[in-house]
Amino acid sequence: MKKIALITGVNGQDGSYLSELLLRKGYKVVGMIRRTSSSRREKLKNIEHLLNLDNFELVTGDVTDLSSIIKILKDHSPTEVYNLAAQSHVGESFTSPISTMNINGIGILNVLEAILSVNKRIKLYQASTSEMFGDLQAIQSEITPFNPVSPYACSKVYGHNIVVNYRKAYGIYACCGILFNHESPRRGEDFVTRKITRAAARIKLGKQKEIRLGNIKTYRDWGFAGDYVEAMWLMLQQDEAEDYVISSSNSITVEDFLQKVFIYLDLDYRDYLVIDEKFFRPHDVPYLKGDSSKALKRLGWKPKVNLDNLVKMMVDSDLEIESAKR
Ligand code: GDR
Repeated sequence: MKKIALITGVNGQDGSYLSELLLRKGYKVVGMIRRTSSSRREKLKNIEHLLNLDNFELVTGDVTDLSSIIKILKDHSPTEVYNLAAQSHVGESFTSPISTMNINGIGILNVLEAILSVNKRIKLYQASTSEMFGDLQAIQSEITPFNPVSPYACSKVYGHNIVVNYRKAYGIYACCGILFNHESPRRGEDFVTRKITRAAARIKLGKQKEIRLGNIKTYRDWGFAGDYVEAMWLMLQQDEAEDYVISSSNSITVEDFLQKVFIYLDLDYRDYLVIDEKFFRPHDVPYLKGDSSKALKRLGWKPKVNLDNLVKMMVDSDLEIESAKR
């Protein structure tokens, strides 16, 4: 029987890489996007190359609307659902805490309820996050307690807990992937790595004079999104549903990342950096470093792209994009 996957939030960075992976594996992919007023071209740029493929279908739906999820499950009979739809910007969650909770918290609850009412055998992947660990100066694994410090992280802790609750209460196959930061040339420009690689490319080409950032002293454990979506798929192919930390297990500061990018372009970041209060968060996560040894042991998963190659990939891509705009 052909496997059918529903991916909510398919047009995001992860949705696009996951779609490519599943299509390569012979799945039919049903990709869900929200109807919004933003331009179709901008909204679909990560998945433009998939739109005309026979096994890829785009549908409109909204995780905050239970009836739309039920209808999609009934119409398309997916065997696996990957819930990637989210308000994923941590800083933004401080200005939009209620919509963040609706999308990230009520959204996954709706997906769970839809699975219970349509077909309990559908396997579910939920995008949990390292942000749930919050303010903790230690390496984080599946047994580390959550200590969320943003509305985003609080909403994701709710999402995580309700998935675990439904798994235990109703016996559904549902996994949470606790993914640490994962980046790529398709990363949104509001996130710090892409903001840096894009600005550096523009500075190199003489199109921009400075880069304005907030807190550059925080540590993050960055990996390549293309590697991380493979772990999502692996989690749904096991005998038992469990939760996994997915990380590179290396941690550097935002400032170190900035330095790497500028060095790659033969520039000194100190000549261009402006620290701007506007980009500081009311409460930030100071240190993230994941221990993904469970994923290695049980799923055989480990990242393939290291940080230097990720930097190269992102900078080269932004140089190409910016050069083409000249
Ligand atoms: P994060 O990613 O919050 O870790 O969440 P982000 O790239 O936004 O921030 C990383 C760190 O950089 C600091 N920072 C800035 N951040 C942004 N966005 N813009 C700036 O100008 C800037 N200056 C400094 C931040 O304060 C922070 O410390 C990401 C998201 O993808 C989440 O959805 C996901 O769950 C986690 O990664 C894992």
